[in-house]
Amino acid sequence: MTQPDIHLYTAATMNGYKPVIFLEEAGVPYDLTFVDFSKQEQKAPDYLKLNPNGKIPTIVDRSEDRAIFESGAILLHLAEKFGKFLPADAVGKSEVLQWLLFQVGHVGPMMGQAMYFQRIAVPNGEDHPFAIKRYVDESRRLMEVLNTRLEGHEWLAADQYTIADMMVYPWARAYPWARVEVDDLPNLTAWFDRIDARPAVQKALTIPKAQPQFWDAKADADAFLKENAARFASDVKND
Ligand SMILES: N[C@@H](CCC(=O)N[C@@H](CS)C(=O)NCC(=O)O)C(=O)O
Repeated sequence: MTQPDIHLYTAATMNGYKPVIFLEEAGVPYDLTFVDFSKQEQKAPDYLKLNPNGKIPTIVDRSEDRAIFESGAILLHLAEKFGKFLPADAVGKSEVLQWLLFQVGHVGPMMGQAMYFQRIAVPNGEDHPFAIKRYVDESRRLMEVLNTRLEGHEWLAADQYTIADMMVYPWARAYPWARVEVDDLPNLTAWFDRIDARPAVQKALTIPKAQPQFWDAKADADAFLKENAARFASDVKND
């Protein structure tokens, strides 16, 4: 049997779900390798040859015999390869890249730190209210930017569902995990509802496994929190 062109290395995290969303939406075949953080597989020498930053996701495009890291570069590659979820015209493409990079430069780092300082640092005995406030406030500001952008627009860029939506959604949708309030941002929550309803997204959020804690404030599971925080215990204490 011939192998699919795309081999995806990922884990069940916000960045990890992005290429799964694309591949499920596009309906193209792919192989998946789960990268186990508890075994530090993302730092293994062979993996670092594919992703020098030692993070997920990574893809190998076998048809070109090369690896690509950074989720934004991965989605751009997949969109161009399969001719999907990226407009062909220069203005539309530029709009998509602006919102894609807005995620990479702002939404991911700020929400990621809001999550880290509340969900990992605090259970490890490191409570830094100043840092928590900074990252939660900045995350909230970014949610307001998205809400304003979505006024009169169904999608973030080029008036169509694109890789920009696929990049921002897993992070912004995880607002409960970052403890950021969004209930008073109707354009943003309507955009969540539109993407939540997509069958490919529902499936993607279970691959490689479902993490309901990220998306649902009520599923603030103690067991997951303890396991997740424990993984970082040595890092936190060594800081
Ligand atoms: N900017 C990168 C971020 C990748 C990233 O931070 N991945 C996290 C999971 S969400 C990771 O691999 N963490 C494991 C580690 O830091 O060792 C991207 O978009 O691909």
